[in-house]
Amino acid sequence: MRRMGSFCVVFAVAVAGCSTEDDPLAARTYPFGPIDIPGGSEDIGKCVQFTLHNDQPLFVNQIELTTGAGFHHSNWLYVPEHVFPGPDGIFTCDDRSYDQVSAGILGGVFFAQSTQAPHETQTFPEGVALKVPAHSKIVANIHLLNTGDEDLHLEPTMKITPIAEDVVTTLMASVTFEYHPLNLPPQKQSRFSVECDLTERPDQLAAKPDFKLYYALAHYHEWGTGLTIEAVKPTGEAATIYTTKNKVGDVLGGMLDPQFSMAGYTKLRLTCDYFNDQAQTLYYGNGLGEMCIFNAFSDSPYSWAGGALDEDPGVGTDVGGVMSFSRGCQVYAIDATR
Ligand SMILES: [Cu+2]
Repeated sequence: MRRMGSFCVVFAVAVAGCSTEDDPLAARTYPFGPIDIPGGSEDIGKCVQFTLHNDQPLFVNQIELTTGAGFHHSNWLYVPEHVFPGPDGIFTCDDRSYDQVSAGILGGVFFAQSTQAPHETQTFPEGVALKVPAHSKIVANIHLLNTGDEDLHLEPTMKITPIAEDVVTTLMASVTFEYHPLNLPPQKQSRFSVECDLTERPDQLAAKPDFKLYYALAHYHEWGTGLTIEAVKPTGEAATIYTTKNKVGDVLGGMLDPQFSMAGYTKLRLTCDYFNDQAQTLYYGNGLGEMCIFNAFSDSPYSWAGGALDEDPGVGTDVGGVMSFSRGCQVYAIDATR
């Protein structure tokens, strides 16, 4: 298998899964690309897909993404192989009407890359896995950004390590919350915070915030100074689940050790901090824009998603020199046991 893996890396001209038919538990390496990013360019319209050719569900314990400079950010999802039809490889997302929200509903979150991290591994503990249904493919919208003068040439790979179903003790489902209506005032610190009540489900599903969080990852761009996610009790008492003050380019994600149990908590509070050193207001977006996204995996039978999703930034308040904004939350819970 090792020889097979290096073969794939060397001849990374097209997407081609490299696993041996005889060993369904062998790690598989999927090269994609090559991707050329001209100096001083940005491309947010490209997607990549590779088909897993799995007749059986795949219980994935580890995912390793190797990209390189210029591969700014990417969100990877698994979907049924017949949706967004077309051959494996790089394509223009709009040509197949790809959108991440539909992909999340049809499938689920597979892997989220930290901003500008050229190499990153998402590893769950022993016996913990993400279940990818039979006949799936992996798809991602990739954000390419080359701020340098030199052209960049990438031959990225994704390596997927499954484990046997009979050793799986816990299945993972995604948790994704974001703050969308960002507006960062120029030459100023700002803070955006949204509190989401996971017990106020509009359709009163059986979904309950009684899960444990295993893996957490923050996403923001170069003006971000930190992201914090807290659990809040009905009494208002809060505990930090995950926070980062790292610089973008570091891996802003990892296993939570210990795992965070939501027992007794009913809300999630997401807060993002920024310093905008530009002369103009910055909004949500790629390039000259910001983001505030929390991705996690939990042992809930539901995929949880939501946050401040409207377009209206509202009116900020200056709190000790920090322009502070807060918006209402929308919460979604999707059955993840399919
Ligand atoms: Cu982003």
